[in-house]
Amino acid sequence: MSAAVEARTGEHYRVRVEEYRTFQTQGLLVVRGLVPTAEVEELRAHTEDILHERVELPGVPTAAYGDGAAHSGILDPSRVSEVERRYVRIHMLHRHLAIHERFLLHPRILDVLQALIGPDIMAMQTMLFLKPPGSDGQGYHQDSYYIPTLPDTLCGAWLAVDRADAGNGCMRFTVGSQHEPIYPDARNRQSHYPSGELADLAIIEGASHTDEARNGLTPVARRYAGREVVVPADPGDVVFFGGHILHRSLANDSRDRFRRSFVGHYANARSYTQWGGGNAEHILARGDTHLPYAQPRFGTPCAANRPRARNAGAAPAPTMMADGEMMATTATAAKRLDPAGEED
Ligand SMILES: O=C(O)CCC(=O)C(=O)O
Repeated sequence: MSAAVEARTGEHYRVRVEEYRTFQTQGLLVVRGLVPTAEVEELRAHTEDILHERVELPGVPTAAYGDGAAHSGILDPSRVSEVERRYVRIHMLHRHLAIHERFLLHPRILDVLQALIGPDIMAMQTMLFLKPPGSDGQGYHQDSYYIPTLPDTLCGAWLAVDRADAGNGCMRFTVGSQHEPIYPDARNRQSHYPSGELADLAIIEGASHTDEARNGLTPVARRYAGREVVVPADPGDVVFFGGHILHRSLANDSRDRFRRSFVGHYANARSYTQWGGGNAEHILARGDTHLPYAQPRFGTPCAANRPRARNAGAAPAPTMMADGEMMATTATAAKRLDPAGEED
């Protein structure tokens, strides 16, 4: 599909206007090969360590699985499927493991985010999907429902670790639905538009449910019949998508293929949030902010730990004049507009 573009080589990634336009018009942007293969391989090897219980996950005691097999690198085959099931999706490991923090703050992913929703970027959430063969997908949902930011600037970055396609439950997006409001759940109807700003907003139930009949966003998706795009991805490809677009993934129906992916969620660092402990708990990845922010716990280089002069190099802000002409608010310009200061 046209949302897919090829990444150019080099350390930094510079987004093209066409890509920016694609993100706005389609609600998503696929950047092929954004993360170099060797780095993706490191992430894939890390998932193997998780699957073989060679790494300790906070809050998930390996002892729960029994004996000395943990950390030996050899997992009792009878327990493999139990472990796989347990690790379909793991949240927020960037607060506990350096490798997750590094991928959350990957410079080339931040380059794209800076152009799409920046310039100031706050890194909020990580999710690692292992999605082994036979595991379920996730039904229609909108990410901004779960992670509210004000103003709403949420953006996901979905990095393929394995080849993902229709056979093992790749991502699917309903193009056009990025213009929809967020549909709150009946259990949390105050989450969005709490003062009734949208008169006829439907309150729904069952977002994320894999059964379309029980997912309250299905009727919204049907408004865009024929516009759902299936997005196959190869290791290193990254899919960027805004917080309003309806998306889902189906079950992994393959016999033997995992569908591993690493997902980061970000917002403009000037957006206020109470989610996940509030702004002070989220890392300032790029730029600056007037709001509190967190340092990366493992010291990954990013805006939060880079010494800088606040607002250094800020360009003078243009202002809209009555006749539509744009003018910089420099001292000279301001003087020229001031009838009392007509020396020149
Ligand atoms: O990877 C998946 O299957 C679902 C991911 C997703 O929906 C999300 O990151 O919001």
